[in-house]
Amino acid sequence: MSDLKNILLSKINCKSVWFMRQAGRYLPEFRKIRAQNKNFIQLCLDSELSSELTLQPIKRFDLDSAIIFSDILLVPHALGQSVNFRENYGPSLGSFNSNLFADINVDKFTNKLMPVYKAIEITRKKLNKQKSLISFIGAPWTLLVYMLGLKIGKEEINLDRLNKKSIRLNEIINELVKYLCVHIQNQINAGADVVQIFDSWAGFIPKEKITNYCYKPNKDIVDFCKKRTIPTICFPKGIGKKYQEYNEIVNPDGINLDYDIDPNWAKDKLKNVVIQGGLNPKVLLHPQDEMINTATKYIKNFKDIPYVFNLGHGLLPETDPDNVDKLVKFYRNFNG
Ligand code: 1CP
Repeated sequence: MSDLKNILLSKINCKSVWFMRQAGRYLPEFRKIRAQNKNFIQLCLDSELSSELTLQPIKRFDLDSAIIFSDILLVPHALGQSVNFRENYGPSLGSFNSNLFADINVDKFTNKLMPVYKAIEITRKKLNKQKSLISFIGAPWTLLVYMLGLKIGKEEINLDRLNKKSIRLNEIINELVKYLCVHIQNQINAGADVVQIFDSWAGFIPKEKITNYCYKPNKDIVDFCKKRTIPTICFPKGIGKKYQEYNEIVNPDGINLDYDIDPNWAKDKLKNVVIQGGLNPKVLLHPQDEMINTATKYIKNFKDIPYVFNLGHGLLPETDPDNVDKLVKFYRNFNG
């Protein structure tokens, strides 16, 4: 059994490191391929290229896991909503059609995402057996932020739009859970070892809705995975002290801390779970001694419990790959 999978399922204390967005814009070899492939969705659906992009950081750095090069927004694409990525702007989706789910079925959905599964198959064959291959999905709420056009700025969403829409949100969430479980199962069947569930916009859910929009759908997905022994890592970014309640209710195998969570608090409050990440990706933009000092706090704090070294959000495009290399090497050599 490969490393990360084993840590998550057995909750053993063992060294392991990978980074969110380890395949991406901070790597010159990524930018080269990206420059030749202007259509981002088509790039994600090119199995050979997305496998190559997945393996780029593995070739450069001593990482324990690869994460498949794909995007959470391939799910709305496969459901039939138009998805475009505009340069220097990010994703932009066509208007949401409430009949979306009437026009789709599991076979059609699976067929549209077949290139992703093929990319996983290719990658699993090329990847050292000791290394885990991580698949991922966006949690329903985070997908809805994009699907319903709730996002207005880089770090802002508009909930008024949600209230104005005459949509049955709970029904849509249940439909999304169904298709997301299909996508997870397909990725695992293709050779992925683990699934990470990104709820990147969970921090914007109104307090009284957190159960319906976050805990419940995440738990439904984690329960689906548990029945099939698929290891899960959840990332409910931005929910602050609610991480504890989230962990108790959703009960995933692993939980990724965001950079606002105090690692000491997390060690004390988050039980029966493998903790992952937390380090602010901005510290990789700081002088190397500062970066190492901050990383040391995380590594020391978690050294007696199962901890996967990672970040509190994805690597930033302006990160120097040399700093990533330094950080991984520092982690590997750390004995304190
Ligand atoms: O060149 C480019 O412009 C593409 C940039 C890019 C990349 C490299 C996007 C557009 N997606 C990706 C790949 C990606 N997306 C991965 C690949 C594997 C890896 O981590 O190395 C993963 C895991 C994602 C997941 C993802 N996509 C999330 C969840 C994690 C997070 O960052 O919070 C989200 C919210 C997205 C949407 C998305 N796709 C791309 C961008 C720029 C965004 C975010 C836009 C926003 O801020 O709203």
